[in-house]
Amino acid sequence: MTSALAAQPEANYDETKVPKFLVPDPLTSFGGDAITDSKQWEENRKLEIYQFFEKQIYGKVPDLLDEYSFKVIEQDNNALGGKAQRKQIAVGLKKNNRSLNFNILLYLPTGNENAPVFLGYNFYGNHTVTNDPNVIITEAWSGNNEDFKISNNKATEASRGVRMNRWAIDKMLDKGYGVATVYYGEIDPDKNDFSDGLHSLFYEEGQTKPKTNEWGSIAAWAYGLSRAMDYLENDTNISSVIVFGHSRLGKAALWAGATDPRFAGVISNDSGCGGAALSKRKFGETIGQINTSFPHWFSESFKKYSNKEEMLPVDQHELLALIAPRPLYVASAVEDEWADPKGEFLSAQYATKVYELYDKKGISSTDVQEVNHPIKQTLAYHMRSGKHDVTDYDWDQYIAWAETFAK
Ligand code: GTR
Repeated sequence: MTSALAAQPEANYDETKVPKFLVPDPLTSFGGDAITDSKQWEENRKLEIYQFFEKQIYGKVPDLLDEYSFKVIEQDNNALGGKAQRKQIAVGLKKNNRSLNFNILLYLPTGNENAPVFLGYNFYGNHTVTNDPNVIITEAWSGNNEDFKISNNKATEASRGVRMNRWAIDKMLDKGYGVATVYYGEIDPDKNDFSDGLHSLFYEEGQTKPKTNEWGSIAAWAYGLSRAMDYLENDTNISSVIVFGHSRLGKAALWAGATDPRFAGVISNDSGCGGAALSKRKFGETIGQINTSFPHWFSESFKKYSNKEEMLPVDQHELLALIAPRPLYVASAVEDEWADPKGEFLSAQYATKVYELYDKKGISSTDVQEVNHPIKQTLAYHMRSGKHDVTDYDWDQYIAWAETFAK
């Protein structure tokens, strides 16, 4: 589609230039019917919203797998100085005689035989989230990054531990939580190329890319989280799984939460455009921008909304609403204007009426967005000071919030 690849208007950061728009009402059906209780929501409204996101935004998963397997390939019951049990699990997916493998790195807290676990993708390989020398280095294609010592699209020993700052593993273990992570490039390398990764397993003869309404990379990453869940839900030392993601991987975590009810909670850290932020505000990154810079992330059908946000019959608060009544935490950072912190806050606020159908609390119309002032309801929100990142502050909030439902 050439329109999506055309030069994009400059990003708007001026609140006075945000267009006036109608917020699609989660409690009024596309046909105009009022939804007044959770039964009506579940039976009709939720499905029509879900199907819209599935066909027009992230894209449909084309089919079922032929085979699925997992194998614990490494285990140490005395890892991280005795704090944890470490397991590395190889997951194999098969379709049409083609296969894809990915590794889950799992740490479970010593002394808690039934721990809740945070599950999230990492950007540069499992060995980057910790300096534990036993974590297997990914063989998959990696984006080059000088700071993280990744060149020739291949991770090496040099990048072990480079992303420890984003993973408060000690804090999680100390509080009795486990953590599971997967390198997202093992599911689908993050490049505009559909010849590799999960998509390619499902092609019919001669097919080279997903069909118009089928999945882009975000939906493939979400699907990968569910396949990790297939293993985790059968590990007898795990009580529940909270899916987590930052930025593009926060978009994937939200879609995973919406598509897979087994996730007991969902955390969106700075997910922005196509994640928690409202699209119709056109503040910071827009649909036109994202479809131009990352043409592979969404379904091809989403491109028709590039610079035409007003045509969308939904907005991203309705993605959040699909997760109700399960706990959901939306977080922003003040300096992360590209992700539109205000649009993320409003989105959480507008999704709250669906949580209220289940007598759950969220962000009320009188709540205000204040820096470093978390609102920890079932639908929670905070805006941290600082930049686009995942910090100890973020994890302190997520862990404290998880204490209210995960144990
Ligand atoms: C940006 C992209 C955002 C966000 C971010 C990230 O370049 O425009 O939507 O996903 O990358 O993943 O860090």
